[in-house]
Amino acid sequence: MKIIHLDKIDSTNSYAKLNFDKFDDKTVVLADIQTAGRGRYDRKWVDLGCGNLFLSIVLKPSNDLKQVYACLPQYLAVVLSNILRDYGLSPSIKWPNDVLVNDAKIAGILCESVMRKNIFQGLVLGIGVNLNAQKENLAKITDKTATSLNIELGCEYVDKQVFTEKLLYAFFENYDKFLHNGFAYIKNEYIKSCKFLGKDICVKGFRDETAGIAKDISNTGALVVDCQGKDVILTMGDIFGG
Ligand code: BT5
Repeated sequence: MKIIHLDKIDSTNSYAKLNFDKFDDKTVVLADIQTAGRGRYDRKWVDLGCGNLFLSIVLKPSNDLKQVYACLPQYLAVVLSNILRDYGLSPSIKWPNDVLVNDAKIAGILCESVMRKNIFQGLVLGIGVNLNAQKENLAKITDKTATSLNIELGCEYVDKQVFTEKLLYAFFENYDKFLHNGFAYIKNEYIKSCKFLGKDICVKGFRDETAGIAKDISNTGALVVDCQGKDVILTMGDIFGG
């Protein structure tokens, strides 16, 4: 694993995608400051100041394993949740891959595939974790409740290097097993963290909304919603409620 450490960049995902051909499989791009962090669906990821984590991992797995790529963010969400548990917290996962602590968002994950002439080259898996935020800066996130590890632990400072090493070690420790076994490998752990299961939810997609009871997570990581007795399988969207 090679680590590229940047002082400041617009987005570690954009940088990793731009330089994708130059980077080997499992290269990690880290930045201290991220000026234009991106979320899913063109949303923004806000840099909450010094000491927060922004990283992207370049992955070039074999083409045979394509069906598990879609679940990589869920794998990373499980890895991160386990680390937060080691810090003494009780995180939850909001499908597909928001990680929350006390119902507030502490991390976001963005996975993008890289194509050249319509041929799949690999993926860039990015994660932002709020490790050291000031309470007043959290107010910059207006559409969601956000939190940070230092606030949840009630401490002044969380060591970013230690946290980053734990995260990368845990991610790569079981990465190959995950690739070969797919979502089934993490399904039980993932479901354990899903507080919304069994509750009334609404899932907003690009064009439509699905309301019902969150029934299950399928063997491929899709969300199963019981809509008045009929199962609807969703592979993308944002959960509201639950
Ligand atoms: C995500 O998108 O949560 C994925 C964020 C991925 C960020 C990493 S940082 C390293 C790498 N480089 C990048 O450019 N991106 C990745 P989404 O599910 O769409 O959520 C975005 C929403 O999260 C925003 O609309 C806000 O409501 C909220 N948000 C933004 N910044 C936040 C923060 N620092 N903490 C908590 N919530 C935040």
